[in-house]
Formats: sequence, C-alpha cells, structure tokens
Amino acid sequence: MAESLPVILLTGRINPRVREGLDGKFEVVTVDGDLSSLDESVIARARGIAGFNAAPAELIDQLPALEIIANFGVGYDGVDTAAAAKRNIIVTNTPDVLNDEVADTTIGLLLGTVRRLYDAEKWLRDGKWENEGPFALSPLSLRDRHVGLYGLGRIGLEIAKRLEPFKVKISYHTRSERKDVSYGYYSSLGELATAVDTLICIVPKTPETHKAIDADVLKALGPNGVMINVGRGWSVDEEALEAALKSGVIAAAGLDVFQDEPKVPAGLLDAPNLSVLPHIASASVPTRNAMADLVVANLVSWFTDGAVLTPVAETPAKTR
Ligand code: A2R
Repeated sequence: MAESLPVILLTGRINPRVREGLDGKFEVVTVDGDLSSLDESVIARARGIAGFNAAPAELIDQLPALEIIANFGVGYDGVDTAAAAKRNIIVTNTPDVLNDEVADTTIGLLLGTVRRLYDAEKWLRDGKWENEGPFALSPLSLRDRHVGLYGLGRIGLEIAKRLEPFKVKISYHTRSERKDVSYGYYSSLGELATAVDTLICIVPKTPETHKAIDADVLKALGPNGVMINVGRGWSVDEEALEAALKSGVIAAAGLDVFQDEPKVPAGLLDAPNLSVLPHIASASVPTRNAMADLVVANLVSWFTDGAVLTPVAETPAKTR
C-alpha cells in the first residue's frame, strides 16, 4: 500500500528521471517553494529529500522524521550539512559519474577561449568570411602554455589527464599535496598563479575558496594569462575579473559558473576576450541520467539495505 512507503520530498527543479526512478518504491511528494502547501502528515512522515543543491537548515528543521538528503550534483554547498549532521541525517551527492563530462567541457571551454572559437563561428555565420575575408589570427594559443589547476580532486585529475596529450606543462594547488601524481605542486594559489599562465578553477564552494581568484591572483597570472572557471562562481571575484579583462591584466577568461546564477553582470559580459557558458559542464543527457540514477540508488540503498553509496565527508557512512 502506498501509505506504507517512505515519503520522499522532491524539492525544487530536479531531473525528471529522479522521479521516474523513485515512483513505485516511495511515496514521492513534490515541494514547490516552501512546505506550507503540504499536508501536516506528509511533513511529519517525510524521511528523505531528493534535491538540487537546496536543503537549508530551515527546511531540515521542519522535518522531524528526516533520515537522508540525496543531493543531485557533486557540489552540495546548498545543503546545510552541519544542520544535517547535528540530527544524524545522512547527506549523499553524485561524485565520479560526472567527472568525464565536466573534464571534457573544460577542455572545450579552454580551447574555445584561447582560440576564440565562438567569435570565429559567428564570423562565418554573419557572412564575414565571404564578404570581408579570413577571421583574424587568434593572439593566443595553447602551445607552450603552463596550466595550473586550482583543485586536483576527482574532476581536476580528469582535466589534468586530458591536458597531457596537449603537451602543456601541468601544475596544481590543493591544501594537501597528492602523492600519486607527478605534476608540479604549489602550496599556495598565489605561487601557482605566478608560475603558470593558465589557471583552471575546480575547487568546491567553501568559506576558504570565496573570491580566492582575486585581483592579486589575476595580476600574478599576467598579461598572457587565461583563467577558466568550472567549479563555482563563488571562487572568483567577478568585479576584479572584469577589471582585469578590460585593462589587459590578463588576456582572456572562460566561465561556466557565476556568482549569482543565472544572473551574469552586464559589465562582465562586456569584457573583451570572455567566453561564457550557462553552467553546462555536466549537462548532457547521458551524464545527467547517471547523476539521477545515483540519487535514486542512494535512496533505495538506504531504505532497503540501510547504507548509502556516496555519503559526503561531513556525514560519513553509517547504517540505519
Ligand atoms: O585541498 P585538498 O587537498 O582537499 O584538495 C581539494 C581541493 N580543495 C582546495 N584546494 C585549495 N584550497 C582549498 N581551500 C581547497 N578546498 C578544496 O579541491 C581537491 O583537490 C579538490 C576537490 O576535489 P573533490 O572533492 O574530489 O571534488 P570534485 O568531485 O573534483 O568536484 C569539485 C567541485 C564540486 O565541489 C563542485 O563545486 C564543482 O566541482 O562541480
């Protein structure tokens, strides 16, 4: 009987495949906005949340029976893990299944930025190739670049592996040096930015990474510098980036993520040599399907076997 199935709240916009995977196994209730539209008994019985990076303490605190928050996405900065941990609620995310897609997109964005691929395509489509002649040579090239990764975790490592055949030098900064790679390690972001001419940001959104790529880091990158962000907009000081692009402090930037998505400051969009994407790094049908399936698998595993597949570090694996 449907009444005996665990209640799962689907919060916010989430891939429809999550609902398809949960239907029949759970009593699935969609939450639009706040909980005020829900029946008291549903709120009292809700044992799980499936959501897209949005579970603040106010939501968690209203759900007395909550056991698990299954987040769609590897980044879970919108889930209050401290509030969850206090109540012994487990949080899961969707790591690894998106590594390849995000890494592929990063390489595309890097090449598109350096070689001005969007402008070149527009040149052709606007009829300028035929009427005005060849597109201008790109001032920048990937040749002989030294690429620094700010973050060398699951995704960062896949980006680095893809960079190897491009014959660029690769270095990185993380808080702890990895023993399993031979890339050059820098113990601070400033030192990395000084050493390299191309910086790729793939760190999570945490208090320490807030606006870490600031005016000083951009200056250190230098006038030949290229900055690519596929982590979180939070990690880049957008005003400093706009100024750096407009004054030639760096040469170009490519962004898939922004501070206040989906809003992008007009001043930033005005900057020359900026490539932008609407946060699509993992956004292919196969990869989003895999992420949806992992959300479902975590919930099913929790309620059938009493264990989850991919718990986040703040709420480590436990059994029911
Ligand atoms: O610092 P470490 O040794 O924990 O290395 C992690 C690095 N990281 C940082 N590096 C420098 N300063 C920090 N304050 C800092 N915090 C973290 O970022 C590690 O190399 C990397 C994160 O790797 P993973 O946890 O494996 O995350 P994954 O799956 O690569 O995804 C990265 C982010 C997500 O959190 C979303 O925001 C975005 O990509 O999609």
